[in-house]
Amino acid sequence: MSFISKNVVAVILGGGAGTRLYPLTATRSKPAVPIAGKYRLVDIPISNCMNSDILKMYVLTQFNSASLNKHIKNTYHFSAFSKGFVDIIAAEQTPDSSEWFQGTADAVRQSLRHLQNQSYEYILVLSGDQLYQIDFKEMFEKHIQSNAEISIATIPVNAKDATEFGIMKSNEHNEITSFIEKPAAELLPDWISDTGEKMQAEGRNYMASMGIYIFNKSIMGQLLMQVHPNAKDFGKEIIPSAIGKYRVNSFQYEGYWTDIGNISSFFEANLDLTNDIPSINLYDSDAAIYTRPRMLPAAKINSGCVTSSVIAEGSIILCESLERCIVGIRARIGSGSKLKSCYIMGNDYYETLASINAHKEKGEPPLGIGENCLIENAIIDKNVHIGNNVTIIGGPHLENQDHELYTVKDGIVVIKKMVTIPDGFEL
Ligand code: ADQ
Ligand code: ADP
Repeated sequence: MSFISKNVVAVILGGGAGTRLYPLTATRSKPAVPIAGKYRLVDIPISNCMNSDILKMYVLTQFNSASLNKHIKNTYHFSAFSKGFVDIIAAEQTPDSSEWFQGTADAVRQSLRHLQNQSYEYILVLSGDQLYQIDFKEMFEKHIQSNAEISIATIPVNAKDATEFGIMKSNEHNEITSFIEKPAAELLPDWISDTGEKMQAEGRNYMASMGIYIFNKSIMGQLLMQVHPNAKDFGKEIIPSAIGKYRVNSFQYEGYWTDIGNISSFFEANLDLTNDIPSINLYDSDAAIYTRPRMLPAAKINSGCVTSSVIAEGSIILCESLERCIVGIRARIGSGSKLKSCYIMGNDYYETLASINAHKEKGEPPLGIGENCLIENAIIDKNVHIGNNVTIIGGPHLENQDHELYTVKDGIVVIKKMVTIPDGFEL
């Protein structure tokens, strides 16, 4: 057993109230949101941990959906000879607390007692809504070599993005000397750092927190239980107060990393996978993203034209054209339909031919997307029944709105899970 697998537990923050990814989080917890056709959000931090030899993981979530439980249970099996596990800790009522997790620090505080039976020296805190491939071993090496008590992974960002993140400055020993959470644009000139020539050339002059922290076990206990027993957040309270009192170091990362915590960033990150060379490499066997093995048949395609699309297993695609789309597992798209810039999450099950015919006889659309539809700039959640001759065109012309069947956010139409869209519907 390596030093890291023995001494590190990872805590994956699985989401607060979940409003930013609504309606994808309306009936499931955020870690269970499907991405990239066949994965769930939580597969990203878990895979990064596994590829870094970190095998003891807790996923902290506000509500414990059946889909999250099932996914974790069916996916992450460790051998009896390994100490590895992925446990879900859901906010719960206890004699001391009747509340949901009040923020990231509160979530970790309320979970610490579940960690009591583990032997570990370091806690790695990760966000559940980021897309990246990092080897945490290097971050741990630097943390230990430099005798840090807390380390924060940082990434250089430009001025436009800087206001969305925790921004910091550090000295020549990588020790963080000051930190501000989401600074106003007018404060930015005071927060410029020397991020190196390459980053500066791209205008990335600010050192942003990636929300990825290593804490020595004793420091985490001290900060959360004794020094700040009422603090709710790491970014707003714990981290700023620790600077100057503890040795807090930065670990600069320059690879691909993106927050996918809202509908437009989630949509963009998914569609990025349709590029010739996507920003994240899912085809790298040394940094694989793991998910549930499903034993599905290969995708079947009988389409006029498929360009720049990623198609998951088990799907049946008969459509006229598919351009820049991610098509999820077991998706079914009828003939004559044209789809462009869409993320179709697919289905959790197949309908039998008898069930499809029964739907048709009743004049109801069967599971999947029907015939002769035109769909653009949309996310289609799982298990939807979309009829024939449906037109859904997202774009800046649409105002943000929430309807029984769909939501529009920043021009992206999100068709809600399990809804039925009748023949001839137009948006
Ligand atoms: P934000 O992403 O704005 O900034 P926050 O909303 O606290 O911070 O979310 C951090 C992570 O924790 C997210 O994955 C979120 O879903 C999860 N989370 C939030 N509340 C939770 C709760 N009550 N229970 C469980 N999980 C919860 C943070 C830092 C910034 C940093 C950015 C980088 O505060 O300094 O720059 O992350 O993305
Ligand atoms: P989500 O993936 O959207 O979070 P869940 O994982 O909660 O949804 O539900 C998916 C699971 O539910 C699937 O594994 C599937 O077995 C089952 N399921 C859902 N709807 C049906 C249905 N109508 N018939 C059979 N199985 C279903």
